[in-house]
Amino acid sequence: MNNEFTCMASKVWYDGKLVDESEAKVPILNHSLQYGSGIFEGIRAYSTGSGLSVFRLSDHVRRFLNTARIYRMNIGRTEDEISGAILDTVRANGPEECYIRPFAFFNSESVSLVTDGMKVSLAVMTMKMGGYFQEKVEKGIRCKVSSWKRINSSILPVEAKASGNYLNSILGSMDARTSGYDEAIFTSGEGYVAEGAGQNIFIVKNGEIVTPGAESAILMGITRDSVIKIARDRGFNVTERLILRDEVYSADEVFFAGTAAEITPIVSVDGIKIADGKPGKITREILGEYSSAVHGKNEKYRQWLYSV
Ligand code: PY5
Repeated sequence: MNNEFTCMASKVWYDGKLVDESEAKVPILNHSLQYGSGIFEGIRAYSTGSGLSVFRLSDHVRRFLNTARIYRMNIGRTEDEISGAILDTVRANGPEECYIRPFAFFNSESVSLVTDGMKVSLAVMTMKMGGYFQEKVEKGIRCKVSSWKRINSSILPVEAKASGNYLNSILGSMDARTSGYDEAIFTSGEGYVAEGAGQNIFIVKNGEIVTPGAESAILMGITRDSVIKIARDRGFNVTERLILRDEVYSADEVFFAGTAAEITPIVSVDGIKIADGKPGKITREILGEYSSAVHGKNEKYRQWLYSV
């Protein structure tokens, strides 16, 4: 993520209070800072014809609580209370579109690995974020199959959106960028295509859409789920199955889906052009429909929007 995706908001929700960002502090010897034991979500709020709306708020909050459960982290707040904190933060920071980052962490100065009974804090930040890949989205991005394998559930629970998982993502992204690519594509331990550093992946072949399933050690993305629904509603056949690396090279279209990345066309992988090296037709159709959905322009997906 680029430097400009930093917190620009003046108010941060921190353990029940909206405080100035400069007041939301943690001690340097913070457990989650030392060990990556925090958990988080990434959510977007979009402008719609009837004001600002948070996209799939309850799905994000439920995933957050599920991550907390896996790490036996007692946030001590209900789904409604966390949703309320998110909405309060968005409201406090003005009516602009933003990226929302709920973050729960062990707010302890202990270096112990036993987290039982440690104080858990909850913070919600918002920031301005345009396209994750910025101007590159128009033309599509260039990816590299990472030399790093994706973590899997025998090592760290991939269903959990925990800070520590992102060390694997950071290594893949660094590997891709230092080799001159925009982003990494990870394969699973078994060598099947898994996902990007912070995005799910889709391929299109002969008009059919395919994406890896849970057995490929992926985070079950909420954007991924939205894409599957939108594509099926538009009559496409969408299959979740194991995908071989070769299938990516020979696909007609490839794209990423994620909250930050939204829908991003991938136009080459390992220097091999995908079809004619331009964002594909079906990718553009899905991108257009996704954009309509998040901006409240399609009644069918209104239930995904939570009005601020
Ligand atoms: N896979 C991984 C590893 C992710 O981190 C993400 C989201 C996704 C898939 C897509 O999930 P969803 O559609 O639910 O967002 N990544 C975060 C995001 O906000 C953080 C990226 C730095 O997009």
